[in-house]
Amino acid sequence: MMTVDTQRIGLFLDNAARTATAVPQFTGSEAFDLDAAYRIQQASIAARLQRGERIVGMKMGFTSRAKMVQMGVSDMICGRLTDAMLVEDGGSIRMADFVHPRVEPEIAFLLKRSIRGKLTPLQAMDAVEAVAPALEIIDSRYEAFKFSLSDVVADNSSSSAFVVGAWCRPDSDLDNLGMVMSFDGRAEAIGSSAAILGHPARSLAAAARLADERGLELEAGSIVLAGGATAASALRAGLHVSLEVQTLGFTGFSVTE
Ligand code: OOG
Ligand code: MG
Repeated sequence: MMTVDTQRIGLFLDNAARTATAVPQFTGSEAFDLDAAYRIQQASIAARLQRGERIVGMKMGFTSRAKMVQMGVSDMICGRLTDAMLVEDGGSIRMADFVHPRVEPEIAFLLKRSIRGKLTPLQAMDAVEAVAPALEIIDSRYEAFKFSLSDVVADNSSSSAFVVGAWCRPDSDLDNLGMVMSFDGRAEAIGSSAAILGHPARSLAAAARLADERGLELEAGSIVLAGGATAASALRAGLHVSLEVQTLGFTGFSVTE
């Protein structure tokens, strides 16, 4: 039986996130399995809650081929979102608060009731109050953004910040919407909502299943990020990032030093 000090590693990774310090991956005798990784994630979240942060939702990871290929992994994962990670639409982030942040275009769901367990995408959509364009700022705490699946899960799936645009009706068609993420007005990544598991509602259903498997709550009022539709792009000071999702609208933010 593998014994992993999930509490110690959770606090270690929380500290790396809080101080924007890169740490080595866990390799060899330090490595742990996926179950331990989710327990470590939980320990790091507990530290955030202790500091007064509040859970506001969940993010799904590796729900598109582009993301899996970029990071060299092939399983869906989840992470927790807190109020401290939420950046105002049109607001700004500071490079100094991150190790090596990247941004990716996403779709956000707002739940009007809790979801959990095995649901069809349609059943999951029935619990949705609103949908919106979203940008996720991910920041691996691991050196060179290199990690195993267990490493990244323990690091709260690289969650660090996110921006959500104006909420749209829940019956908005999400089938095959063009998504253009721009840096200073120039297209940086172009994709489609269909890149997210064929339809973002599938990611929401997967979130309900993962939450159930990992003993997490997806309450009414929660935000769920469906996962990057394209590979993520590195951020730098001075950039203005915007996302247009066809028919849903825009969101954006600026990056300062
Ligand atoms: C892990 C987070 C993945 C997504 O949308 O696929 C993710 C990472 O790429 O560092 O947020
Ligand atoms: Mg993401």
